[in-house]
Amino acid sequence: MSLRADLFCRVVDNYGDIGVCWRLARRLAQGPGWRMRLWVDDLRAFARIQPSIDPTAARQRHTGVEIIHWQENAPSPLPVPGDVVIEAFACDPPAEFVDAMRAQAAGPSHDASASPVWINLEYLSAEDWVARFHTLSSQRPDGLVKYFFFPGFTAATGGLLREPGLTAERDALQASREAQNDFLRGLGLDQAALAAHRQGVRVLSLFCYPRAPTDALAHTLRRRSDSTLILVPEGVAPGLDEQAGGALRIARVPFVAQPDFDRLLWCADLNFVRGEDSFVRAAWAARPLVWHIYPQDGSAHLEKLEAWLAHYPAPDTARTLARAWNCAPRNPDATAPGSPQAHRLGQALEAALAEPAWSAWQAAAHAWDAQQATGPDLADKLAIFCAEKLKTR
Ligand code: TRH
Repeated sequence: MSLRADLFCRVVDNYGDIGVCWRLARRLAQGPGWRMRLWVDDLRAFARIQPSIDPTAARQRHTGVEIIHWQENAPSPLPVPGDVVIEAFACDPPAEFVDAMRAQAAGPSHDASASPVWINLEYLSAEDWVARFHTLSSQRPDGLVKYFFFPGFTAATGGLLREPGLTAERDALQASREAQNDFLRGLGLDQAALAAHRQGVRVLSLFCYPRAPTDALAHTLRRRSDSTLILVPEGVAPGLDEQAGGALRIARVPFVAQPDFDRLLWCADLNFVRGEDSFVRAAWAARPLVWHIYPQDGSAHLEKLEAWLAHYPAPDTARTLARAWNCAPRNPDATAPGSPQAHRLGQALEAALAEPAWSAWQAAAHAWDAQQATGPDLADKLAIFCAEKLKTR
């Protein structure tokens, strides 16, 4: 049965909200074969991670997904709600649309179960409570029912998005330095950077929030006896380029569509990633990663970081590095080279890159990816869950 689904995405900031929704929309269209309609309120953010998106179009189609610019005034006529309605991150579908869902429920049978299956897709967290709340329902005063769907790292949660052909495609690229070099050339790397990659220097990708102690990272790598090439997207860590020198080369890369962003991660030996989606994609690179978690008031994010570190089977050196990367205070001087914070980060990085810790980290990243790849992914689990709910209508 080819279900029709509406997926609502409000861009709060950055690219993670649309990043997750765009992947989910394509995955549900290509996997279970759902007819997807994706509502997005910020097409400019969308166009940054999918350059072929037209930011001025009220409606467009892409990769088998219908995309609607979600604006203050609902489109007229209002599309009939699909079999499934997914709101990402409690973004509240428009009132007119919820009215239409209610009208479906109030049809001849006055049966709330005749309305679409309404899913609230939550943010990713490794905290234990997630498994207890996953798939719980909440009945609204108007009779409509919403189900909470939580991504997560264990079988008791909704899992993580992962395309079926990912492992094979990734392994093929990682097995060929030549193919990686061609890919990096396509991103505009200059001859010197390409030669460094061909010679096998350590490659790092860097995608982080402004607070990350990037100068301290560069300071440490510049002074090492072995060489590093950092690949950093345009606009991320502005000013970092001035820190190149010694054993450190820095190359800017453009923002690219998600499949190429994945490939960039596959080419790196160590990925510094952030937020939610790039973090998961770095895990699927099967290489060591350092997560810059989305900062929250009252340092609530540090608890989430610890919850994930408890699941991440990497050596302690990797854990210490992740903590040092995330502990930067707001004041950039506090992490300037020479500061205690920078010293801590430098020491943590050196320890994590030293043998045998580095090889242990590589092996752990590989094993963690392989273990996470077993079982259905988030899209498959969601499709199974919704099909079961629809059966009872
Ligand atoms: O951009 P992020 O920081 O996004 C978010 C948002 O801040 C959101 O509000 C918050 O809730 C969430 O994080 C946790 O980080 P993230 O999640 O990694 O999203 C980045 C997306 O951008 C991801 O889908 C990958 C994509 N991307 C590309 O497609 N091409 C690129 O070149 C780059 C650098 C990223």
